[in-house]
Amino acid sequence: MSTNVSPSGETILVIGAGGQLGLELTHELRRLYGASNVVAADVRMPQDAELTQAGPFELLDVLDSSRLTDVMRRYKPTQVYHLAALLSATAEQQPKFGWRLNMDGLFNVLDASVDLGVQRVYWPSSIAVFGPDTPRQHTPQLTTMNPNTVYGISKLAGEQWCEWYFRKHSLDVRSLRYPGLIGYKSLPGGGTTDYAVDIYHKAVAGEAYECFLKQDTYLPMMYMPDALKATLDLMHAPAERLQVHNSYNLGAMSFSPAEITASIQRHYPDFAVTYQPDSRQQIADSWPASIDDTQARLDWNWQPEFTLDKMTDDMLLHLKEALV
Ligand code: AKB
Repeated sequence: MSTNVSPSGETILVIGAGGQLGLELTHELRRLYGASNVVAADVRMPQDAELTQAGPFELLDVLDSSRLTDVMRRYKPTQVYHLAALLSATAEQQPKFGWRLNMDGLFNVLDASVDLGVQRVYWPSSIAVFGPDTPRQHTPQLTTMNPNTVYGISKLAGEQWCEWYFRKHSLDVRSLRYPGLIGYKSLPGGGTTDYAVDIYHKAVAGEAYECFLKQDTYLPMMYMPDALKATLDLMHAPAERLQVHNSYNLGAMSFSPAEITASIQRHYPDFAVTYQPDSRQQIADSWPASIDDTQARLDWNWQPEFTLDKMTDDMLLHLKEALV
């Protein structure tokens, strides 16, 4: 993984460290900055014992602002990664709680970071900020948004607030609009793009897969090593290079359930997939099919590495290894 930073003197707090992205990002940050300098925090005890044993771990509900302040006063982080959120499908089921967690959690982190002099904050946005009125192909950085999911509305509002804190409080907040993230180390929870992780697990288990999206539903996706690289490259980029202060479009690949199935069938010719679209189909239909990330490429040299087949080869290899 390429990253050009001299990490000495940093203390990092990762909120939501037990989640799909948090787990892998925390391990990578600990590798780069030293385990004792990266504090993992999550609302529940993570399954991954290494996360709680290799470095400091705190049980933390980001909605509890006094506990958050207490943890931040104790560790004095120079950087905070705030990843705790309810994803698209779950937030549609629990709209009020989704809004509260996604917005109040962000405010708590931004306010504590201003008060305690944090140097840099990372907060993930999503392709969910776009809606049915957005151009679907090569969706530009700046275009019609109008998201129609609770998650998308909260991410779009959050982006605007991040920019407001940057302008009013000079807080260096950085953000990426992630596509669906795919990795073998942990499972996502409650997203619309989750099928693209579940499908690999079924293939390796020798089972058929029932997909909750239609076979021709194209969505932007990214393999976890690319997502980690993008996140760290953005966080390590010189501030003066960054022109976007709400959130950067970020692309890698775009594929449909039929295409990922064909990619897996190169290894498992008998792998069978049926299609039973549910309420997540409507969410997927409101999102872009592919992303124009020119600004990220210009400002901090973003360049993805993984294509669909390359990702499939790597995912299957690692999932098979985990079985033996
Ligand atoms: C979801 O499906 O909700 C997330 C996302 C695209 O932000 N993976």
